[in-house]
Amino acid sequence: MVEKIIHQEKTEVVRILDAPEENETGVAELTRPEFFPQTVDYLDMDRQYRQLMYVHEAAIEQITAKLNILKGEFQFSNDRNPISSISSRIKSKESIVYKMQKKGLPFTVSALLSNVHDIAGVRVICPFIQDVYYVAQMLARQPDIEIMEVKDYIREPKENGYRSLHLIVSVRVNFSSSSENVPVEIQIRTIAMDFWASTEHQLRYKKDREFSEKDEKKLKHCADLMARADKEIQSLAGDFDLNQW
Ligand code: 0O2
Repeated sequence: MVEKIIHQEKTEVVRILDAPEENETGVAELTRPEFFPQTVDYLDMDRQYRQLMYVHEAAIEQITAKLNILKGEFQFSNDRNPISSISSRIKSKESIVYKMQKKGLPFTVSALLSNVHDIAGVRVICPFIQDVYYVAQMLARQPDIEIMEVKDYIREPKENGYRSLHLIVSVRVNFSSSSENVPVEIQIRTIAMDFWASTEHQLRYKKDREFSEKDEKKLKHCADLMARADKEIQSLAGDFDLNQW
């Protein structure tokens, strides 16, 4: 499920991130806003590339700091924490080139900035499914974060069984003489979803072994097991009143 979000009231965006009812489906398509390209007009590609990566690293720091503040707050004020762990990465040069080639994009800064919104990536792991949506809503409520797109692979898992909630957010980053809205992809998922995604990634990218149809089926089966475990654990959390914040 993909929701592209432009100029919506915070309360409306927060509502979109309500945890799913059982068997809920639906897709909404909106257009994406423009972003900065803040680049100089001379050919110094290495410097320009490093500058671009730095802007995205700064955005990661901003989002990570916000998440750590929320995590810290729960440590003090609650019996449990909806955030188990936070990690981040800058997309590798190879992965950027691969994505641009796959999308048939020209190798220009503007094509990169308008089409690749996961240069900065943050991953949040949560104990329960409800926590995933709760964390997303806490982020959506922050005044200097705009949610640009929601890809809900929990309501609608990928064919291979991949499950995760992806938000593309735009965060305001202040530099010495300018402010930039920088896109960051935030992947939020449960421990069980992350276990599957991490191991699937390792298996898929093992270079000396072809990935067969039988392998795909086995992995899909494992994804279904994880989904079932998540559902049952969520139900237990309800029994213990752990769904309320
Ligand atoms: P890396 O190494 O993280 O850079 P779009 O952004 O819409 O043009 P894209 O990138 O296919 O298209 O978006 P999507 O499907 O939301 O996937 C983005 C990221 O989600 C991937 O980044 C992975 O990190 C993760 N992901 C998506 N599908 C799978 C999957 O089947 N298995 C695993 N393990 N992870 C997945 P990149 O760019 O692939 O890699």
